Amino acid sequence: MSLSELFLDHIAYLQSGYAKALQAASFDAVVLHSGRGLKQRTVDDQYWPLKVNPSFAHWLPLLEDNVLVVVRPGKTPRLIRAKGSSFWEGPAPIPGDHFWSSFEVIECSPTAMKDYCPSGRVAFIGDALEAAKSLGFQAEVCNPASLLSELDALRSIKSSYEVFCLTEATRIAIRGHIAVDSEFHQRTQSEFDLHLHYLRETQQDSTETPYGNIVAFGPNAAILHHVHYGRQVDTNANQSLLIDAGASYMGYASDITRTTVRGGSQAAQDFRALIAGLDALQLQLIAKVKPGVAYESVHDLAHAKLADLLIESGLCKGKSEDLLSLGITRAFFPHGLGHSLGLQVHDVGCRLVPPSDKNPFLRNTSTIAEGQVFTLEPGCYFIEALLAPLRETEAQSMISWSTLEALRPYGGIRIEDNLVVSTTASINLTRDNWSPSN
Ligand SMILES: [Mn+2]
Repeated sequence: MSLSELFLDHIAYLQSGYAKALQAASFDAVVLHSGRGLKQRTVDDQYWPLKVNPSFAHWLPLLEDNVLVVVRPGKTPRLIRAKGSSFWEGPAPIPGDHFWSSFEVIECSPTAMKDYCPSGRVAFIGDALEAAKSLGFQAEVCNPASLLSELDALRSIKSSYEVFCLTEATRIAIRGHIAVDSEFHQRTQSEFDLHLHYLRETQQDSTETPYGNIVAFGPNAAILHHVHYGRQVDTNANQSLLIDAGASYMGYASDITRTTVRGGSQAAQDFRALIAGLDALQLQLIAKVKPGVAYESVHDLAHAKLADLLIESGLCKGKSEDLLSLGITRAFFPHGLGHSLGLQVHDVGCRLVPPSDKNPFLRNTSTIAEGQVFTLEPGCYFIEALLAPLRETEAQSMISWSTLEALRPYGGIRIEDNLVVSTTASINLTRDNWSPSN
């Protein structure tokens, strides 16, 4: 199917989903606002790059300021664009022409936009509450929780069009990852150089990536969100690289992490074996993904398997169940196994209930369902702030501190793929498309 055909199906999916959501929340219609440029500081005239509201982006990939989508059940959605008068900036490029024919398009002056909004019980969804006010919306119909929760649930199950966009976003990111891996193994560079190389290969500006790239050499990989890239060329023959970087396509995000190591020292070889172990562990977890399984149970299984890996690799000794009960695996792997992926890199709709107390950072507590798209990203890090307290507990004797010290210069490992849940299992968008010819 072409992008246009996929989009028609997507709009039909949204029309029926929105009709049900509006009925459930007792609204006749909803007006979705794209957003307004936000000033960085009141004392100057610099604006943050526009990030459109995700409910608006669910309908079309237009990156424009002050645009409305009006959704009324049973009627063609209406797209209302304000005719601009700014001569300072040109409009953002329009990413395709597959969506126009699905809308009744109205172009008018900003003050006339109000005239095209429906009457009755109408909700407003958007970040720019000033715009809501000028359109005549009362505060109680702006971003109503009852409607938002219905729309979040709709966003958690992706249409075929959305899966196509998420696949494209993944393919673009793969190009960058393969290029950076090759650079890292061919010549010494700085983290900053590799970050720029990734942007060039994926043809994205840093404001267009779905999140700030994480590009970390050695110990910096133990800083989970390392974004202050070193400018120094790293000439270390034995060195590791963790890169967590995605791409955007039609507003949809990919999110991929890879870890690699160069050099032939004993420690580099041991770290390479640990990467291979975590890679195999990740694939075993992915094999458990299918509709009906609780995502949190896969997260718990990740800890059980990590306990085994820590023992096999010589980092820990004793019994796996003791590593779990003493919280040792949580010191090595403190974050959640993954999160919903879509219009936001940490997408909505998959953490409707809180995780158990032992998994505070888990962002996916859903029962896995066909059409969900999420990441699966186990990690294993040497984070001093988490490991140091274990020296004071009975866990102390279960950790091989000398092995840990030898591996500590390599920081840590994360391996992250993007999955779409099928009828019986999952499709791995990352590994299935891993080719430099993307
Ligand atoms: Mn992620």
